[in-house]
Amino acid sequence: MSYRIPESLIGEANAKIAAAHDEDYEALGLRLKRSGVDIDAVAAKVAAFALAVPTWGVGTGGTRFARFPGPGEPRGIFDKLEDCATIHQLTRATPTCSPHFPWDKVSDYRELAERAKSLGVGFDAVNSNTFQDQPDQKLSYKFGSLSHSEKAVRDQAVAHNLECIEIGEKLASKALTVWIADGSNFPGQSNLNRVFDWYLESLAVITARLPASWRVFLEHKLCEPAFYSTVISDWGTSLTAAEALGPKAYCLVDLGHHAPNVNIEQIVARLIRAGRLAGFHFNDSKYGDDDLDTGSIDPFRLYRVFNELVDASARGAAGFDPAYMLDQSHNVTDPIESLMASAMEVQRAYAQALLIDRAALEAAQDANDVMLAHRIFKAGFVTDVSPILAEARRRGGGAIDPIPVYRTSKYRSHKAKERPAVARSSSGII
Ligand SMILES: [Mn+2]
Repeated sequence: MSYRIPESLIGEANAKIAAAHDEDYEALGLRLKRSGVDIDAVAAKVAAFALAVPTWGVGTGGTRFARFPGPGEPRGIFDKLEDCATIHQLTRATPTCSPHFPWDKVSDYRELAERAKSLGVGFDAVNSNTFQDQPDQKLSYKFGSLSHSEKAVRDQAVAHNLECIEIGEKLASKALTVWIADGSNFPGQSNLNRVFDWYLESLAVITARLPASWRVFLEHKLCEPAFYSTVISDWGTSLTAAEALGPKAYCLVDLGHHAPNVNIEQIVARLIRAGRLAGFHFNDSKYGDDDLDTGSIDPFRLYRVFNELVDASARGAAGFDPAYMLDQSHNVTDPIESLMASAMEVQRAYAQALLIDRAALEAAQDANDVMLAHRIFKAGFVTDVSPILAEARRRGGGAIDPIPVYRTSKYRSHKAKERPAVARSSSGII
């Protein structure tokens, strides 16, 4: 029998800090009331906010140089599901996980779906992988996959994506996320137009095979592993592709996949306007696609992104239904702790953005009162909404303060005994 954190442990931990939490929540509630904000309404919205955990995120990541495995790492998808369920158990923020194929392949998907259900988690978008070769693979992706110069390679990559859709249907998933590593390292290596044409040809076949209720998420990335040109390099390319592919194709924004200092929130605003925002891969970065924990470097950027999302929701933007997911690499922390902390940071940015007085902001903007507009905009960010997040968790049956409960449970030590180390675990960064 594999270890799960007992509900009683959460209850006991919550009881110890409940009085202090109640005081903090009440004090913040009084403060927000003066600004006309109902704290319970904000807490209810935060409680209803859900984001997915990537199955590859619960394993220790690594860099181009090395990977330092931690104790009790998941050995396969069933172990990963347990870890994902534990994150949700304590945070009540991550009811779904996003599987990745072929890393998460099993022989019986009904068993996998049932196991997930019994653990209290579901499945979000399925992710295809044509950025590396598998041992039993006929043709290599060394020079590309969906945009490869040889049709046979493109067909193989298309077939893999179709298989991912088939698997996803068995898991009640509703979307396929496609990120390709295709690109070039040398000027002249490939024709910048022809590779895009080949990509569109491949994606058209995949999109045509999507079930009625499904969407395909196109993930762009500026560079890496290709360092001269990437086929789907930016949001402009992504939007061009989505519009060519029709109403099922949407543009996914991974926060780390842009040039330094790019105004990501403006990209988000434009994609919402175009009705093509798929959703997000949340992470943080200082220099490039660092895949650091969400909110650890630039929480203000995350807040600015959420301002656009709350704004779109408030005005009922057409077709606005983003999917939220974390996509980080955990190299020096316990992945479960990092994912819990990051889920809470995403909720924090959301709660803060909900505090913005939108009518007052618009009035200040129309009057060109720059300082007032900026102060109104920033008011949410400078508010410590921690009591709201804690209250949302508590009401959902989670922990007021998840990480101490996780540590007290010794979950990782239990898993270290249950999961003897294996040679290699399938985790990575995309
Ligand atoms: Mn990503």
